[in-house]
Amino acid sequence: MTRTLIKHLAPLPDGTVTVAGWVDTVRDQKKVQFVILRDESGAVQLVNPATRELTEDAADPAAQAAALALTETISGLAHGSMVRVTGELKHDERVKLGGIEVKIASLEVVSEALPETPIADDSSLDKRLDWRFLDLRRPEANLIFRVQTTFEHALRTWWVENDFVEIHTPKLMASASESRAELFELEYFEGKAYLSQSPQFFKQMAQPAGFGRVFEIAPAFRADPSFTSRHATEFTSIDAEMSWVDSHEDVMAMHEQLLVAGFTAVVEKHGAEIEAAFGVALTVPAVPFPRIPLAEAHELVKARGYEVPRTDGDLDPEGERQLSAHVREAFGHDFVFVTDYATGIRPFYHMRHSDDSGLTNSYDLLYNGTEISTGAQREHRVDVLIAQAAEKGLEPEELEFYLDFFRYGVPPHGGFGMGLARVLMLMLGLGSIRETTYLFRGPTRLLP
Ligand code: AMO
Repeated sequence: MTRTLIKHLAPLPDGTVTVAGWVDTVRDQKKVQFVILRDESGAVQLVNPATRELTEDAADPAAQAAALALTETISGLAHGSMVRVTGELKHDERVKLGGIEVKIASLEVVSEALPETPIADDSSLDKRLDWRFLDLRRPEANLIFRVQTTFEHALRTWWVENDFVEIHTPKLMASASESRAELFELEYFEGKAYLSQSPQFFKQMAQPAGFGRVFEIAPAFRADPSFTSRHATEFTSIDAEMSWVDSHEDVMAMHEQLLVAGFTAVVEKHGAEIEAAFGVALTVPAVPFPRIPLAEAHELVKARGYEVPRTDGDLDPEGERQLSAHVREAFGHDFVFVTDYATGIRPFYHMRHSDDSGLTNSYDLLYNGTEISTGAQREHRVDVLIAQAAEKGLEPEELEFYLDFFRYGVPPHGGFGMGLARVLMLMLGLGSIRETTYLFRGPTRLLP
């Protein structure tokens, strides 16, 4: 008999069903045994009237022996073992778990689990990550990755409907694309290669290539030695780049519409589950998102009694939290675009204001107090770009291939990069991107 997903049992009429999954708990009482069985879609109660011994004058000795064997098998079930069960589905509103139960006719242990489970509900996050495949069996963990699927699918759909081309840029690079400090170097035959920190240069290449609008969802690598809740050494970067923008405002307008599409899909499909699992009443953000120039953001944060300790003019994590708190109070919004970053704290490829070279046509997007994205209009005038690179102390030889993109006709353009795990962490109110990354990679984690 083909397997029915547990979530599909409730609407079925009473009758024979087959379910398959792993053993969550066994309640082995003298007269009756209960097994809570889980699969990727839910949990269901299985029940078996226990047969503890053979009686001499049994009407059907063979059937009684089978019943005894089944009872013993259930008594010996280890948490986590994979089983396939056929039995009689019965609707009974007294059953707390969904008002249904399955009376076991046959139970096959397909794959046995070791009796001692290495993690428990109170295990540390690090220990859970050591046993990630077991940790992921938790329904909340499963939900995170179903939300991720819905979110990514909605972004892709929006992009496709808006004429974006999906690209896959190489992750093996000849040079840095962001900062040299966070670059992973590896042996590459006789020479060296680097892991891509961002598709930055190659998504920009799609502009002189005449693609118009592009996107990519792919890994990015940063040799960042920090152990914060928002940094990984490998993360999934959501990137977009588009031609013929007048300023970063056009990029922000695209970015917020895209997020509305993503949040709409997640709220519609998972809103109730998210509220039940994480206590978060997720809503679709209103457009336009508030926009606050960085200089004004500093004033607002200061007015709340917080002095940003950084000297480079950027906000620090507490500054970001304070600003988001202000935005929530003043605008009732969870998102804010912080715009017009100072040239000194932005990469050479950001376009600067035409009337103030100290400011860039750029933004960071904060969500619930944390940066999720950086975007900008790019400098497309090659002489200006070369001068800006030199000003930042970059080696022109390493950039020649990139500078060539700007020598044969290139439209004005701009785009953004956004960390997928950060969006999910903030969306679901979780404490770390380790929870929202399938397999986290950090300075001390390469396994599993
Ligand atoms: P940036 O370096 O700000 O910009 O990165 C963009 C977004 O990527 C995520 N992110 C990270 N997530 C997890 N771990 C990390 N170590 C990490 N580093 C970055 C963040 C961040 O906001 N090329 C530009 C984007 C652009 O201008 O298009 C860039 O990479 O969510």
